[in-house]
Amino acid sequence: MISAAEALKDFQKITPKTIPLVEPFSKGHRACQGCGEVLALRMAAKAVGMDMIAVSATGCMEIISSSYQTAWETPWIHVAFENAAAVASGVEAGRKAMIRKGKIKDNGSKIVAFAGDGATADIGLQALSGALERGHDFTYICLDNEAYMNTGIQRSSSTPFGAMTTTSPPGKVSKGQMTWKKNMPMIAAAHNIPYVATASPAWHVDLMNKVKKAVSIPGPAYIHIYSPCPTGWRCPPETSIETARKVVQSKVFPLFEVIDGQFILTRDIKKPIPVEEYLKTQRRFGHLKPEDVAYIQKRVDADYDRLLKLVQATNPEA
Ligand SMILES: Cc1ncc(C[n+]2csc(CCOP(=O)(O)OP(=O)(O)O)c2C)c(N)n1
Ligand code: SF4
Repeated sequence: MISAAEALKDFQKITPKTIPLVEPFSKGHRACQGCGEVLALRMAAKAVGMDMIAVSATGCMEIISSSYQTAWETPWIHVAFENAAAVASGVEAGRKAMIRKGKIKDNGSKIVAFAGDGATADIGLQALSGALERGHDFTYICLDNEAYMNTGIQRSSSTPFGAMTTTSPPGKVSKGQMTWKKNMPMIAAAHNIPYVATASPAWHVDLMNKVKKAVSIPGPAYIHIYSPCPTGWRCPPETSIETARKVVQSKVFPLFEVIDGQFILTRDIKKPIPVEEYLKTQRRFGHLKPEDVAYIQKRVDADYDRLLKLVQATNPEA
């Protein structure tokens, strides 16, 4: 198998002028107003194009797109919460066998699994790890709205520290979510797969280029997309993109790629905004005290410094 760097040598970037006009994920869905997750999904689907075989785990994006009229304009398979990566592996292996036997022609279709953070970081993690380790040629996209939203806002291991959810309610003995967010991109990168990236819908061209890269590289690729959820985060619908921008500017969710093990910062935050700026428009953090915010700031800074060290260690010329 060729390396990711080799596969990307002649990569033609999407620019604001060349954004694909196709809509593999189209109208006819019933996402909430201002949903950042459906926006991220639409952008990702545009970057892949019409030759996509979509595998989608139970979650908001599956529920809102398949009620009475499907919003998917490409082949689409709904799978259970825990097995998006396993089914995507099966689709890939089946397609390979049929091409080998001459039953179908290779039309260059791209297999993409879409799953929420609950499906990815919790119940589907084992299937995902197996698929990455076996080296299937597919892209896995985690649409991270930081909780189990379609079942009523329960915490997941991707819920950030301090956030209020129905299963991490703040009160006399609790600050809300008590654990630090699981670092899924680093878990994916630890499988030594060719391509890992993080993305935010506030940088839509960057998001689309990362998805385009992921599907053009042979072997497994993983993209973690921050996906604002006004309903679960208790923030006004019109602030989704602003939130998706502030999370990066505050260093809470850094944008980076890992290509053949080399870490690349895709947005260097030289003048970060305080974490408080990011938290204050979301009512899920409304109960936090100044000392809690200071604790979050300290950990965010430490995590970002560690990422910079990884960039320097693996990419000394950067
Ligand atoms: C094995 C299993 N456990 C629990 C459920 C119930 N369930 C359906 S969707 C969901 C939460 C999905 O959360 P996430 O993957 O983060 O997607 P979101 O709805 O937030 O987009 C749960 C718990 C299920 N369908 N299957
Ligand atoms: S609950 Fe959140 S993620 Fe789900 S459709 Fe509504 S806004 Fe989008």
